[in-house]
Amino acid sequence: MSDHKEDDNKTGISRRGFLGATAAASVAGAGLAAGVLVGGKEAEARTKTNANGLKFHVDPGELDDYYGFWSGGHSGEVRILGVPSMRELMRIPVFNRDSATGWGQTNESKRILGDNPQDYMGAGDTHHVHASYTNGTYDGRYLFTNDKLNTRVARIRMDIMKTDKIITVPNVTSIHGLRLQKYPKSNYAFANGEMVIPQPNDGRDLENPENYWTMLSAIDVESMEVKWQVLVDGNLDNNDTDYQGKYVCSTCYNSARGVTLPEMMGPERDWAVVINLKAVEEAVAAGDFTTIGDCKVPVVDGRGAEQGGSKFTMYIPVPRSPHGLNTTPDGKYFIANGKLSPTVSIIEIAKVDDYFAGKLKDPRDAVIAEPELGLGPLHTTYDNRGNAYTSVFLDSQVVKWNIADALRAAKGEKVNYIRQKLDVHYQIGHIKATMAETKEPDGKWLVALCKFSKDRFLPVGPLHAENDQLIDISGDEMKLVHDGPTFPEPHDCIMVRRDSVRPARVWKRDDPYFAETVAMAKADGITLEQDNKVIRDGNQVRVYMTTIAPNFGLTDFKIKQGDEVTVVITNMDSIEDLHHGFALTNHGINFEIAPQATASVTFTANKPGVHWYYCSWFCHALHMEMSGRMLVEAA
Ligand SMILES: [Cu+2]
Repeated sequence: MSDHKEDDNKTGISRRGFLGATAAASVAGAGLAAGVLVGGKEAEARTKTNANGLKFHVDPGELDDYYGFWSGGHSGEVRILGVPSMRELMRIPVFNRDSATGWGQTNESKRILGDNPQDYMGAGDTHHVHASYTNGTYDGRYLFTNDKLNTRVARIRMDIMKTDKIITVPNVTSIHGLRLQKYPKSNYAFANGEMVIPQPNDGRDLENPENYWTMLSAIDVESMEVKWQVLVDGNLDNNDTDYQGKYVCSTCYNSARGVTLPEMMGPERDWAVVINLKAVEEAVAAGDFTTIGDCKVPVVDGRGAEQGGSKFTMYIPVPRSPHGLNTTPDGKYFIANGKLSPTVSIIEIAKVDDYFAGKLKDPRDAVIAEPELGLGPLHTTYDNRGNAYTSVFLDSQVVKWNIADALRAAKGEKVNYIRQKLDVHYQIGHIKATMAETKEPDGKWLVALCKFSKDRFLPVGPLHAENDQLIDISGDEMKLVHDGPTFPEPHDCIMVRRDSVRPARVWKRDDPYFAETVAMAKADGITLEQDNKVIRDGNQVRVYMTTIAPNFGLTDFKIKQGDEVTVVITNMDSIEDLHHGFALTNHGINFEIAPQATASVTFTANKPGVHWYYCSWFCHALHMEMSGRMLVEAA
């Protein structure tokens, strides 16, 4: 652990007590970052640049250099931050229920969520956000995120930044690790089932954990179908893919498939398991697979850890309860982070090739170095100068080390591969550098994500903010420049160069996102762009209206108590940023309609009387007056 040195606190503003001496020194160098008050122009200069010269203050009118995509953890959402400003720009509701946008309430979002909102009440747990690739770098098509809570995977369209597909992954429980194929492009997203369960999990083998198993699932990025699964020994934690489109490699922290902590912690070594995509695809094409229960997904048996693997899998022993698995941007190595071991294991991917070609017999020989970094290595990220940065949980440090030097040291050369250990906030978790998961890392910024902010911020009750720290890695020395409090729990993030993201400014009227609603209107003889009409069909009523600031197309509509009402709004404003909202009083209904979008909601009108609706997304000087009445006749 770092020493617990108190700040001398000349300014009366207390810095967190557990900040170590090294961090205190470097934070002081970064001016206001840790509450060290310095005066006037000096303070201004220090907040705008740091000693490495990278500017992290983004002035009014300027734009950030990177899109940061953050998971929202058990908030169930994804967030967009600007980097380096660390300002939150947008939230993308995914598995959660969102009152502002109507996610989980509109018909359009319910179609995407399926039956899940009813089953899960808007609960989810996103851990990892990853973007789609073409030729090893981001192509701006999709983001993917996992739901550890309810075993789901979601896809987000990066043009509209909305979730457009969610699937529940069969035969497994608790999707944790999630990565996309990097080359030639992201045809698959690979999802790890973390917990082991009976197969099928239908009430059999409840008390026979020896019959509990898990699988890796390959999800087609376009169709979102699970194309195949690979049954493995142990469990599956984090994963990553290579840069040739050949492998996905996952850590396993529970090789014993234990169900209690002592059982899980038992083995001295667990493993990283590599899955050979070509071998699996050939087996699936040849019909060499089984299925489980009623599920039609082909399952290939990749067990065989005791023999080192199978034709589909290679089990590489690594110490102990490994956690993060991170491919180096040059595509040469998988690095497994030891968690309960102070080491990371460097796995040479060329030796994985040799193993599957029959030229390497013992998977242990693929590990070419195990550099010792500190207590509790969790995740590793990279710059463009051959350095790796590992989050070390128990030491609460970022450890910068040089990969080539670590390999030389492993061969017996006397070389210090550690470049710097930077004290960061308490018990760091994930760590990510800009563009580090592509073949184009740029070595500019690094974010250290954490679980505990302790006393870094004004206290807000027993529940504390969490924290993301921005670190300048562009120079020889890492510099901590910014603390960013955040609502729990952003596990992980990626930072994408802004030129690879091309968001739409307004919706296109033919967007498939609301195509079903358009088809419903067409069947009713309605032209959504111009009609303001009420269609009655038995006790089903469809209310179609347009919005143009500051008017709803209908200032009232009349229905009967007990009617099932569908309100369909089309926002005919085409000016960027001119949203409207439809908020129906005393009905718990609110949703956004962005420019040129159509959105709808269906509910039962069970309260007779006058119920006002109003625009909830500010639109105009007469925004307050943008309202109307739903008149409900008593039954
Ligand atoms: Cu409005």
